[in-house]
Amino acid sequence: MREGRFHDRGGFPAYSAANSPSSRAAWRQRTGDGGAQLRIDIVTIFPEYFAPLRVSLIGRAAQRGDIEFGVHDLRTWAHDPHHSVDDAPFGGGPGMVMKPEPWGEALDALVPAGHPARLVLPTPAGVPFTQATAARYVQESHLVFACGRYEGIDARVAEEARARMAVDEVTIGDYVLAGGEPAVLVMTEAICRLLPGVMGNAESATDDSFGGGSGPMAGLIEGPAYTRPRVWRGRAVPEVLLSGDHAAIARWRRDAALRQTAVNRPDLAAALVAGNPVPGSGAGGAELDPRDRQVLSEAGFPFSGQDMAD
Ligand code: JAH
Repeated sequence: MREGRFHDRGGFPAYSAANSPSSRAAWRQRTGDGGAQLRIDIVTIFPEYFAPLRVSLIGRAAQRGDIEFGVHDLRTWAHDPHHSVDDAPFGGGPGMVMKPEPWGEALDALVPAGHPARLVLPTPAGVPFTQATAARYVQESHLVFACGRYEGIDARVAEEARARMAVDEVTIGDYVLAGGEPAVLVMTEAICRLLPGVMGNAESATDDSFGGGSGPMAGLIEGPAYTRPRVWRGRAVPEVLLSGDHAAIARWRRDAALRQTAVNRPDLAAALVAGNPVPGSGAGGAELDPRDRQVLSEAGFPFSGQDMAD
């Protein structure tokens, strides 16, 4: 069964000593090669799930060697005849829990003693993964993602790993998945698109919603975008976008972003109005000018009389 269905590693080279983080570091020292900017190891019982990492901008970055991916079948480190990775929960209750031993061996193999790495465990019980988290993770040299299934991983795995590396339990949103795999795909994309050279257009990585945390659009979500034709099914593109007046276009876009934020993300709009750090942006609140305050107040986010007078 395992031989038929689980030997595949999603088309990625299997883990081996030859591409282990330690031998790579030694090779870099010898050759003076900078190597990849970021190494990402993913441990899962469904390696095939990560085939999308071969596609698109991230796939091309991996082919160039700007990112190094290792996708590993957890059952590699399950040594009983059935390569078991789960067992019944102590204390009773429904479902199964992932056994600690295969996880411990996987982490021993992937993170040699003394090597800096961050272990990331997706779980609905984690701290929110945001744009600010992605911006921090892209600065790391080695990320290891552990994909849980069933009712999760025996809690001692994270506890023991903390003695040797940074460990984060993170959530990508308030919903329950069948396992951590889709969350790891999501986080990997959010992180890797921030690597220099991975996105086609350097600006589009920083100027979009939640852009960079400190730019002029910090704490705002983007308004609408348009392309040709100028009129489509009787609907014209807003005239200002065709005007060539760059200041007027920037102001219109900011108004649209403020309105979009007020309607779709009242949590973000409230933080802007209160002058609080923007949730998840990793930066202080955007400075609001009088026009910003007028637009937000018309969209139902009132300011004090003094703020409006400023
Ligand atoms: C479900 C292990 N934040 C979304 C998220 C992340 C992980 C999981 N569910 C939701 C999950 C089952 C087992 C992880």
